Amino acid sequence: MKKYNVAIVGTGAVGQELLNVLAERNFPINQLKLLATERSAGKEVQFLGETHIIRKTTPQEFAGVDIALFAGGGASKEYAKEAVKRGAVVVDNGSSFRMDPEVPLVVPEVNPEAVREHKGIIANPNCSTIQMVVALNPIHQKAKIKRVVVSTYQAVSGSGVDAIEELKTQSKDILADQEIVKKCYPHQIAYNMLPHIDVFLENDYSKEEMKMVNETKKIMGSEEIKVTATTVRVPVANGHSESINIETEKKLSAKEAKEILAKAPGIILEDDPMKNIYPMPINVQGRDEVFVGRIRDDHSIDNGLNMWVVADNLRKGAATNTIQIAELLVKESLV
Ligand code: 3JN
Repeated sequence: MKKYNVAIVGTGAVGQELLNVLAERNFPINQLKLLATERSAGKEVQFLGETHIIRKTTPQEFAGVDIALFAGGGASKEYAKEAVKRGAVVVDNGSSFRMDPEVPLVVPEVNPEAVREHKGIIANPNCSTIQMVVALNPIHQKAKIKRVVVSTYQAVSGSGVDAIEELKTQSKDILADQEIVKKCYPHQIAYNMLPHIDVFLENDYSKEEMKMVNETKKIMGSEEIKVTATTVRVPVANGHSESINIETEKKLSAKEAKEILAKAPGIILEDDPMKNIYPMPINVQGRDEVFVGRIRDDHSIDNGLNMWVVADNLRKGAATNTIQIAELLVKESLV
């Protein structure tokens, strides 16, 4: 089997998870290169029993790289095109190229064929969008979704490793009656919730909310689907949860929806509320699937459903989806 020279750009929470997923899935790597900012350059990282030294990202570092996986943040804006110029195919976990019409935005369970249109860059959607569309698509295929109303409960790991520390430290300080320190968020996150993810826009929505609206339409290939979102940061370390209300064109009962979702790719149905069985963030750590439960008929409209969707935002929401895209590129000889 052909093996590939892979570069990972970014060594934070998502970069680390990219390494875990590459190793677990036995991705065919020839050489691995770890790139990051000046701050992390020189640090050692273990991968499959070998020590790798992180190098500072520069355009020249991409010479000879077949696949460049950008963990997120601003690096792709500066370096993705430089990587492509030097012959690499880029899978970007950041938002810089997601809405570019020349760039496929791919969730392999939903629109794997889009990867064939790539011109060097493929975008990985926002974590909240990924887990939602995995759950929406099987319902859309059967009953055509007209409208989605989603509220998210997003873990602090979505803000990076420093935010996980901040949640722990604030929790300890509050229990010890000490003053808390705020660095990652404008307010206390322990014992609190912030209806605020990413920056606010002119239209009063947060950027995270508009990512969910716009990316969902692009991935599902339908400008007609109406989406409205409220995104909330909650004091959970890892694992995003979503309450999703769906209106469909055709009638689909909760019972039928459960049957469809139980068989759908990448989904685990956990729906037996009488036995206290429903998806929870503590149960999805390190898992690559999207967990769906609390599926109910919405009796307030003719064709409505409610459901609760939970996934590991660092895995399916970021690293796993990125590697699945890379696997598609390999499988279809697109790299
Ligand atoms: O906050 C979360 O739970 C998800 C965060 C995503 C994120 C954080 C910083 C920059 C993104 C993203 O993936 O949309 C970006 C970005 O690339 O815009």
